[in-house]
Amino acid sequence: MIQKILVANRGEIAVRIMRSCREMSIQSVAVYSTADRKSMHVRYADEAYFIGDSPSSESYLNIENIIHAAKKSGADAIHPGYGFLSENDEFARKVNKAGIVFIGPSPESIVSMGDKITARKIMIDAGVNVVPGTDAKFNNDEEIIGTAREIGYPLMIKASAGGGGKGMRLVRNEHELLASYKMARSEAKTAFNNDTVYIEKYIESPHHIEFQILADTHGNIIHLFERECSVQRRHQKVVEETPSPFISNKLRNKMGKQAVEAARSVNYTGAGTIEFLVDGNQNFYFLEMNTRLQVEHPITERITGVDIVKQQILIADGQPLALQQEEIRQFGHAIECRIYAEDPDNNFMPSPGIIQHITDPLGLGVRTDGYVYEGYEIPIYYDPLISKLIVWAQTRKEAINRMQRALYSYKILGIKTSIPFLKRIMNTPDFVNGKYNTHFIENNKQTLLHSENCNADCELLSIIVSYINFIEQDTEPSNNVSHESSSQWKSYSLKKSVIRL
Ligand code: MV4
Repeated sequence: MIQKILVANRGEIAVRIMRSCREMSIQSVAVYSTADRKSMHVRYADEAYFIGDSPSSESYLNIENIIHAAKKSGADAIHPGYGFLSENDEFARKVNKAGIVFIGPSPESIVSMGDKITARKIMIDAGVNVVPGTDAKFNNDEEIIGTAREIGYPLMIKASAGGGGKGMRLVRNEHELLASYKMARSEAKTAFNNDTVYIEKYIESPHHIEFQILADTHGNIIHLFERECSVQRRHQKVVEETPSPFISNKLRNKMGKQAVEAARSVNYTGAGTIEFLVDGNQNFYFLEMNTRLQVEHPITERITGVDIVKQQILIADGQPLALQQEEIRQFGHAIECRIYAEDPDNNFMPSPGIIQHITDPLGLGVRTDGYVYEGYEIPIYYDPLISKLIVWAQTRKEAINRMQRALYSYKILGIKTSIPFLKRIMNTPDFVNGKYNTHFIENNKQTLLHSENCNADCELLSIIVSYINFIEQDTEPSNNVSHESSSQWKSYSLKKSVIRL
């Protein structure tokens, strides 16, 4: 049995994984960067190892330093969490080569699901519904035009090495096609060093519904039902819920079966998620497979009673699933709200800083997975997710009421958070009535996105900051944070100085 696990991650997910370790009497090892010296996961772990400077590239993405820490600590397994190296096949290989258990799927599964054209081919062979489209390589413009006519407009051009919304282009008619195709290939080459693209029929106003999978090393695979993830902003999930208010039980069973077959088709082991698009007529199509634990896994845990991290550890330890599909039930309704250190009334600018006060909501059916505490300074180097608020109740309506109450009770002072935005979502009729899809935020932006209803002062400020950005643009965005948050951080600090002016 695995005795000691190094958690190659930080923040809320590191603490969450360590909780399951403790309940299983497994020693936990934290790794931390300069900026995370005082982070909760470092305090919570049984031991902790410094792995490098604050930028992720020098710490949480540094494979050698992480494996060195694992060897030094005597860890017999590594849990990657989500993000960072969680879907890096090179990391999985090097961990295995070091004689350490990688708590996740095989490198081969990571590779095959990471290439979207390969994933499509595997799913077609497995009898899983895929979006009508093609992965053909075209020899000339005529072939592109002819194929697009067969698929029909509107269509999507996607990067095979992309995913999560990166490297996608919507094409509404033939006039846009060739230019869009060339742009898509150029963008894919720049972003992923791989210009391979494929074409799919565009599914209008889809739902984003995903199924949680557990697969052991003995051929047993079960699903833990679905998560509705259609409340998204810029391809970033904001609110997730289960059961989905949109699908019927008949469709749920069909999708669950196909999700299991999708996992079987790649000899998957561990916890994984099959993403589907579902159109307004309840047609569903395989979108992507995520070969990692997902941020939103707690809502599935709440309605099924299954500790998914515990199952990951038992599977990695070679134990057969003790759970049978027939005994998995959806009990009640769970909703998750993601709490970000961002200012929703200022275009979601990052809001790092020191937590002056925090009061978590409590009460029946309320869970928070967080890591910040009074006096803690939120670093600028990493994703601004500070916690997840998960509520459960017998019915969806009661769960929404409970979420509204919990958001109202959730006090985080010293920084701006997305809580006001989440409160507005929970009070939006389309959401309350369960009548929404991936266009929900766009369709309700007048009430949800205050910062986009800029007044004259805000417009003037934005013009000034844009000009400052323009004259500053030769400074490279810090490569320690994603481009968006880097430029946002820059304009955030500039805006602060302009406001002081
Ligand atoms: C699509 C689609 C409609 N038709 N593909 C978004 C990110 C990645 N998971 C794939 N995504 C989509 N692929 C076809 N053929 C709709 C989405 C989609 C989406 C697209 C734009 C804006 C927000 C979105 C949210 C979820 C899914």
